[in-house]
Amino acid sequence: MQMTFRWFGQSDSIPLRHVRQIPAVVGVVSALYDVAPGEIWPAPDVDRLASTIDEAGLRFAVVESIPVHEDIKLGRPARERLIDNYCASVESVAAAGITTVCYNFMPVFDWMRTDLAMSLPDGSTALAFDEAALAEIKLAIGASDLPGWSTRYDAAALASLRNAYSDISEDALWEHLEYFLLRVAPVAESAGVKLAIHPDDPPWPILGLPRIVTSGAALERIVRMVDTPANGVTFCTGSLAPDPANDLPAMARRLGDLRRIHFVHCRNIKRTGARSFHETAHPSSLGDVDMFEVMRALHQRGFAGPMRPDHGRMIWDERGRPGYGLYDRALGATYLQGLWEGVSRSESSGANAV
Ligand SMILES: [Mn+2]
Repeated sequence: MQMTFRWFGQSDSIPLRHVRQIPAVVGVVSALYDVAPGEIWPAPDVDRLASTIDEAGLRFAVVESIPVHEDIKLGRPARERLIDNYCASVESVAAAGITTVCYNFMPVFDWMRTDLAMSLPDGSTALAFDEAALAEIKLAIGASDLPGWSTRYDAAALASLRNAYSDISEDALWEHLEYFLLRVAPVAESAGVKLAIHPDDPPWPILGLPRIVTSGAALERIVRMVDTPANGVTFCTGSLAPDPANDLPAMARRLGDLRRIHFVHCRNIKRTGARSFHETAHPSSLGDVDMFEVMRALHQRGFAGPMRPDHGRMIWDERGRPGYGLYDRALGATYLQGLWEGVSRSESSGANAV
């Protein structure tokens, strides 16, 4: 397992020299944030980002994400050119020596929360989601009331996209994902890149938009859909756990048996009702994710890829991007590393005893 940390490039308020000081973090997860979805990632720009990370004593381990243009998800004719562009971006990433690409296939919103700073009893704040609160938000006036989305879509763009998806069933979305993977996975395979689809967050349809990457069965369907080792998943505990039907250690074992877990996001959440939850600090005792059993399942299946702490709370008066402060994520990385060391050593000593 290689511990990594997400970094949003030069505009991130957390410098790479601080990331380097988090115990056991060896890799960085980043992206070209200034390339519009659907455009080709220029190879020299990927190279420059990789050099910046190298110079900080770290390694550019994972691209998260190359966004999938809405026209690909909608199955519009423009997807032909956009999928070619996606393949070219994968090749640019491969040329810079990066071997894992995270992406998602969520219509319009690639995550959704109704509160970016819910106060927890200890005085920290965390991201939260509540279906009833979402229903209260009046989308007729656009995304300006959706926490985190006010700058991405204006009212007209959002209305037009929501309207376009009103014709797209879950079956159609599955077909569009398969069409995309049939073209992109072979390119990734020859370039030596592992694709890692991120589950939908939260794992159910929102605002009338279809969502399909919501369960272990869905993730298994995806990896079997185009049966190449290059076609895998990002195992994101915090995205899958809000649905109590998702048995995370069992899912890690099954996908691990298939050798298709290419990237791991670890985050804990506390369910507070049907389709309602808030994020917590990483330890198992603080939320509904049994992080120890997830680590044990991954270790037993020989997981050797990149892992990162996912969102953290805001603690110690830190200000910054919701979910992506330094302190709680650093604590998470250290906790995860500790669990991993414990699981690794107890299993190897068990083997020795035999
Ligand atoms: Mn995630």
